Amino acid sequence: MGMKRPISATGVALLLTLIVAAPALAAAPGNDTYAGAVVIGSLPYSDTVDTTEATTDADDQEVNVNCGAPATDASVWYEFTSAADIGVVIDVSGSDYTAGVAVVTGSPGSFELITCGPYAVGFFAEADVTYRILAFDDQLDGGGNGGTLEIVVMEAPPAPEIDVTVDPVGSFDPRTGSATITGTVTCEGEVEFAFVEVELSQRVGRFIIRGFGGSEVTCDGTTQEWSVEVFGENGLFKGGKAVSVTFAVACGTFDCGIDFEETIVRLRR
Ligand SMILES: [Ca+2]
Repeated sequence: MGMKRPISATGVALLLTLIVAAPALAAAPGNDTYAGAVVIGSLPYSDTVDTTEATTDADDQEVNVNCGAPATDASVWYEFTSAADIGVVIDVSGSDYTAGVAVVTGSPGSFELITCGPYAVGFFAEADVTYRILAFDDQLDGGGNGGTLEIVVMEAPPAPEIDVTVDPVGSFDPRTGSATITGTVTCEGEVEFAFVEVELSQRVGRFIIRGFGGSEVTCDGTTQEWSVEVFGENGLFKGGKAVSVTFAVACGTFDCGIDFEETIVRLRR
């Protein structure tokens, strides 16, 4: 993710002087239109473009029909064809204006939207399919036409890996009727968030008592113990067998690793 650096007042004054003094230096970038799309050869790819003279046109409007960005001003085009099936992340958040990205397949008149959004998008690129990338000023900052576009296109990091086990014996609290299920979890990778969630069900007489509980998990490659307290939504858990369905999920910026265990757990006091 790019970070916007604060600019000093003198910096702003200097910038203004440059803009006022040299308006004729800027020209529309060569990839202002679809026909001039820059071909991205290999990943990672990055480009810095002055888009202040870039324009928007009917092709942008067609792309935006199914995207719904507030604007597609100062847009520029790229295209990318992968030799293999890969996850791709496109990040324009380092630009000095609020930039958005749309990804389509097809050509003008037959565009199909794959994804779009502000700041950054991720999508699954199929081998040998050409993806057209439109980077634009979405006007979420309320004005201006483009600026310095910073676009980074990279292969998505692999999904985090997560592995969960569930202990065969759990406990229950006869006062509150809650059950506590435990186990271990091992999780690694570039992770934004990770958790274990337990759905517990137990036959008590003619009824099936059910409840859910969850806990956050730390992903540092080591095996850790987890413990989740589950309250029955329609009654109290008691001693004896219960069915535990446990999901462990670890998500990176692009996709998630998931593990799942369905086990019989004996609840004891
Ligand atoms: Ca354009």
